[in-house]
Amino acid sequence: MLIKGVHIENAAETSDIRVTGGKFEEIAPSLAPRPGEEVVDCTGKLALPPFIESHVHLDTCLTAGEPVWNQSGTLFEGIQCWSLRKKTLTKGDIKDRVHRAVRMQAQHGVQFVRTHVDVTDPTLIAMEALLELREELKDTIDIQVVAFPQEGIDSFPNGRQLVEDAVKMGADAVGAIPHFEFTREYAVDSVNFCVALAEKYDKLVDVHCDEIDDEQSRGLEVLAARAYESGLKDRVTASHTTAMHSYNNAYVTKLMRLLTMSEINFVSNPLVNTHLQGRMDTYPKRRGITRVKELLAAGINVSFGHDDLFDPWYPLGTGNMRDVVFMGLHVCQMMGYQEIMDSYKLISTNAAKTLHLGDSYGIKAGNPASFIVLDADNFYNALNQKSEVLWSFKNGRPIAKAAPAVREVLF
Ligand code: 17E
Ligand code: FE2
Repeated sequence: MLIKGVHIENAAETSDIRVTGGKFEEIAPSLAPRPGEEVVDCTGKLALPPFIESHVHLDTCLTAGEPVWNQSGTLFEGIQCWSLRKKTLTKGDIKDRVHRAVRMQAQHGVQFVRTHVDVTDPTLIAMEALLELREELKDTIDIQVVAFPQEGIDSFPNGRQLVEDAVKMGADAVGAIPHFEFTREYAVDSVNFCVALAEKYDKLVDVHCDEIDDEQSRGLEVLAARAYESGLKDRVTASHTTAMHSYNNAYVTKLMRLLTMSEINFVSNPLVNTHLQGRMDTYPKRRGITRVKELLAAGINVSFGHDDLFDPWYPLGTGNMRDVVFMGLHVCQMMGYQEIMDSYKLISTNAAKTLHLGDSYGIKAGNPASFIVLDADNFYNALNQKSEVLWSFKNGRPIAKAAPAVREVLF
């Protein structure tokens, strides 16, 4: 197959991409079709490596309002609503919702997903369902599963055992939620437990870390210190870290040294945390987004996640990562020309690092031919014009397509 005329990752000039046997065979300015070769004309369109959803909760997706709506818009009411819905989970219910959600994501060019799965449930039914789905969907969507203790590790009955059981079942990563634990001691112990478990079973770590507007929430320093001391380093991810928005600058200056030494990754979820945070403020209201711009400037890896699709924590969501970037650039004030141009990396290259996808991710000869084509010539214009993903190819096979939107002005 020959893809004609794409701007690869914002390049000014266009290239053709030849795909054979599911791999990128060659990429060059002007390739002549071979006899009988299928040609896909994408002249002037943007080709990017596939979008990556580096932080979402697929087990909770598409359940908003079941059985009650989150009225306050807080994280904590969301956890209460979910705890009611959790009681009615069946494997069929989970699988049906996840199938719908990954199709929504696929339509918008997502091919890799890291999902957190609540394991504070004695049945571990959601973990079982997601591990089966990881296998069932592997030809179209790569799913990574985090054992996520939504209601705490040391503050939930049998919490430690449930997380370990989920890891033994086959989770890819271990989670924790230090800001939700009853005490600071539990918070520290839970992070220690999480990192030790990852070491024991050779897993990645992704912690819901300091997702609260409390400037005293200091799970991050514990996580970074353990990542550094254990040598797990970039196998560790700190998600949310919204308290960092409220830390004093003297403390952040000191913390940055450790964060750099630790080599950990960050995932920020600007859509959802703009909605959930600052809810106890009057005016001025904090945005509650971690310090993305400063982390990136310090050379620390940051990606953006959607976090939720229509669930107790977020009443909207289509799975479109472009919306996440759009919100994130505004709220983090990253609206310089080059920042906008490069922002696709927050949902692709940077996220690939966090997920440890390795060198096989990316548009280059020899790699699996996984890429997307957007209806714009560069990402700046794609973001501004809300351009569709026209094609999503996974290992050389189309898994989603769309026609360019047609709009006519009648005057
Ligand atoms: N659970 C949690 O602790 N935090 C979130 N943002 C979501 C679920 C969506
Ligand atoms: Fe989350």
